[in-house]
Amino acid sequence: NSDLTSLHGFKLIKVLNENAQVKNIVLHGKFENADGDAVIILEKTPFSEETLPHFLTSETSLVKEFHNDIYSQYMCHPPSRFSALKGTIIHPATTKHLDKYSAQSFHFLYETPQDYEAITLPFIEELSFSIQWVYNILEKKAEVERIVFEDEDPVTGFVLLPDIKWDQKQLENLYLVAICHKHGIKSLRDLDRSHLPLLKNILTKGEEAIKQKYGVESDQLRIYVHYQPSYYHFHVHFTHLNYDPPGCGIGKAHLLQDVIDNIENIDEDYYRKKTLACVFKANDKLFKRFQSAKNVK
Ligand code: M7G
Repeated sequence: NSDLTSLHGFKLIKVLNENAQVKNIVLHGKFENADGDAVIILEKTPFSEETLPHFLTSETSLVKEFHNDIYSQYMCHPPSRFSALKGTIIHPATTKHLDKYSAQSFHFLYETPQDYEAITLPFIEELSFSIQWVYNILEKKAEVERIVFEDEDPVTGFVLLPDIKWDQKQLENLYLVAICHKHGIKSLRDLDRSHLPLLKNILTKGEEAIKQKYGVESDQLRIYVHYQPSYYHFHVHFTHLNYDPPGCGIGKAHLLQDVIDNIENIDEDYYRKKTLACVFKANDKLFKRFQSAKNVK
């Protein structure tokens, strides 16, 4: 789909989700003459001070909705080049993508180390999302020109680049992801003392690279890992503290600084021993495994 120049030929099957707060809509459909399902995420983009002056001209027409005393409301139609939407296309999309992007209720679950061994680990080995996109980044087969920083060390090195969720148009919703070069670290659960050099390297060099490139100080960054992640190759999220992206809350985000501290100062096997809270969507396949294993409804 990298060569698409329009959405001509996209046949909508279903609106999977829409969110008035983040102003996006997620569509399931198919492209004419192409096999497989597609997921399209359309999102209104944030304002930026840089482009604002272009809006504040006679080119922006106003259509009045109502007027009451000193209050009035208008629909504003800016020049079309400033009303672009961000579009993310996943094609061919698997049923896991359709589930991931569908509107569903959320549920909490507590994963003990025994649950991890018996339920989660076999699931990861059989069923998890393909991480080909991660290998493409590490092997310079995709997104090469988007790399912000790289440390090539095979053990402590990583690639830092903008997350697919960030259009890089404004710093307010800055979102980068650091992907470690080393293969085989599936998630938070695998981390122990031997990974401290990697974790500290990602933290300090990631902060430094973001400060250099974007001028955002490290105390304005939220630096964390997800548990459960969607993709089981270790990576770290860097997001702007002024912005609450999906998955930055409790039951999902673990601050990297806390992870380091827990391993270094509390117990080197902290994450092998800890019961970890996980937030799942109702349709999540791993959640369903837990339900049947624990024989709850
Ligand atoms: P996660 O915690 O495994 O899953 O994070 P989540 O999607 O449930 O948060 C993976 C991160 O990688 C997310 O923030 C994704 O937005 C991001 N991501 C996913 N893909 C498929 C890509 C991609 O192809 N390129 C880039 N740059 N980021 C991606």
